[in-house]
Amino acid sequence: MAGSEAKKPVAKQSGAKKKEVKKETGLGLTHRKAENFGEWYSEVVVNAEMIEYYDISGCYILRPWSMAIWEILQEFFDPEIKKMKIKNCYFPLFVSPGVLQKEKDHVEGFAPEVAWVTKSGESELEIPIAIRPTSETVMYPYYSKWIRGHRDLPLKLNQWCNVVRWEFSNPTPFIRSREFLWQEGHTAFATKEEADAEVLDILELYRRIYEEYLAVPVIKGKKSEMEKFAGGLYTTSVEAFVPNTGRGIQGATSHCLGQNFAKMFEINYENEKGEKAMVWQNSWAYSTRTIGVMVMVHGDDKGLVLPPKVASVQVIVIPVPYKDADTQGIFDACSATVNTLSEAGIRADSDFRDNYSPGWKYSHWEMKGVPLRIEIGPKDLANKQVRAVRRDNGAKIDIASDDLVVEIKKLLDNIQQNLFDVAKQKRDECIQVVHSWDEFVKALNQRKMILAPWCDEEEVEADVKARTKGEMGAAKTLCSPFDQPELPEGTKCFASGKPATKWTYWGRSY
Ligand code: 87F
Repeated sequence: MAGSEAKKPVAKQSGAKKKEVKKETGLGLTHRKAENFGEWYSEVVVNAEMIEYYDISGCYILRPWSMAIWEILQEFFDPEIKKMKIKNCYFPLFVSPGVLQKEKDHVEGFAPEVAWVTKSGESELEIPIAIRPTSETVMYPYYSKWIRGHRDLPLKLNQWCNVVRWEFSNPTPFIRSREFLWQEGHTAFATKEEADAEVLDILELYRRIYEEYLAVPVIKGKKSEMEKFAGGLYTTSVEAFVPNTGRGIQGATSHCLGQNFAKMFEINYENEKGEKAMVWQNSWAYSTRTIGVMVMVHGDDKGLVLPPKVASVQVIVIPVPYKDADTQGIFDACSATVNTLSEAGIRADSDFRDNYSPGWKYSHWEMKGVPLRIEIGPKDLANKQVRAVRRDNGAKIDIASDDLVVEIKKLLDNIQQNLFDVAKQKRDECIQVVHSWDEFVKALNQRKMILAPWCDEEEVEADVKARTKGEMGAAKTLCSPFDQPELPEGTKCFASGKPATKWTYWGRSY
């Protein structure tokens, strides 16, 4: 059987040998997810060849292995928004200080994060130029120019770009970096109803990115007044949870901006009655953070675990030659397998490198998170079968060559579903319903995501933050889920004792 032969590597070089030893002692990674999560995460993203650290703190190189995931998410999202009649565009990277100031009120809090260009060559610029941290101030002056009459509405634009935010707290690849990739959508409507509807349509696409592609369960909901985008009317989000750290993480946001920016940037139009009216606006974004959340949720002590739908290689085929067996026959069977799978639309590749043993290759592709490995050895060749090994649970399945495509498709679908189911079960085990402050503190210390009845008052949220301040960071609201459990009459707020008006998720967060 291919599996047992794998333990007798055929070809070794000194470099490969070293890693082989590592594998046999079960030490592909030096840190364990359950023991040192931060170090584990850094090691996974580097060893899986997703990220290379760069010589500027908080900046990371996205290598092809992670860029491919970004592209797959883009290939889903871009056509979906085009169906909604949203068009792509591209605005400049630079922001003039004048317009940035215009948005003073909410830029104020963000000001320390804005990066500036002050020199060209050796000479100081007469006027320094900001680098976009987001593009409201870049785009809206032109919305004001382009929107004149009701026939110019709705205006629905999106851009795929990079943004720069000079973060000072603990940078983490994908999760918090000083430059990141995102899409930012900015839309303007004649009515609030249209804007409200779009906020939710976009949020649903974000849910699908997480749940259908990245196999990460998320909660859809509304941000509190304290946590919403200050420039907007209300903010909706999808919230994920990382069980190992007990932290919530905002996965993506879809804002209704109301008419605040329309006032500031004078985005007016003449309505059907010939009166001057102001537009209603939305903005929404998801970023490369999505990839980090996926790594944190699914990765294990062998490395990355990729959901099949976002894996650039879904099946890796590895020849397992043995002594004087028909080596050429095995290699030919591997090539034929890759061809058959590729023709069926499955992303398959082979690893024919002769300077690494099969065992080394197993560890390598496990580290990179490839959902399925196919091993082909002499016995498989003789039996006209292949051996498939699942990355998610290690199960080994022999498949008759005749059934290859059907069975591999089934397995990939099953892995995708299983990753989601396991992640959801782990997430759900971390959700704790509380009714009192004591229960809240206890659950927080147990790294739970807390669902509590709340009075929805800003001072109470500020008070909860203050009372939970500490080394681990304060607790805050994550969102009030759209899917609200029943709130019986007379239910009290867990923190203030006042009448509760809604259920809200609380926790520490990224
Ligand atoms: C950092 C510096 C300057 C976030 C910033 O969420 C300004 C900002 O406005 C800033 N960090 N924000 C909020 C961004 C809001 C909004 N923009 C469009 C989104 C979705 C896409």
